[in-house]
Amino acid sequence: MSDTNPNFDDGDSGIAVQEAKPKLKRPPLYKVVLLNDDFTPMDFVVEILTEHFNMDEDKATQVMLQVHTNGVGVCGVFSKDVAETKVHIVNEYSRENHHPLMCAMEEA
Ligand code: TYC
Repeated sequence: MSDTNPNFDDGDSGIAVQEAKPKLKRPPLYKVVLLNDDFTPMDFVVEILTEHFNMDEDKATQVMLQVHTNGVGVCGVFSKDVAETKVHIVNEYSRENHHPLMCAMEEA
């Protein structure tokens, strides 16, 4: 058995066997983004950014205007679970308030 297993070194074969390196990878991070639309009021977007993404009023206004101008803007970077939860909560809240605002996630 030991003679046929290439990873087994019986100590007198003269062959040094390198152990496999543990393949540890950091879990991927995800950007949560807002997309522009023509209907959602600017105040509502600022409210989302202050209430759900911990921004002060000035930062939230900057990010809202970035989305308004460029079509998309980043709200934050999170683990997969946290990003999924934020996207879900923001989209539900927007629907409840009858706004078409779209929140999404993409790998960072
Ligand atoms: N474009 C919207 C308006 O003019 C404002 C807006 C900003 C909407 C950001 C969505 O993610 C958004 N009322």
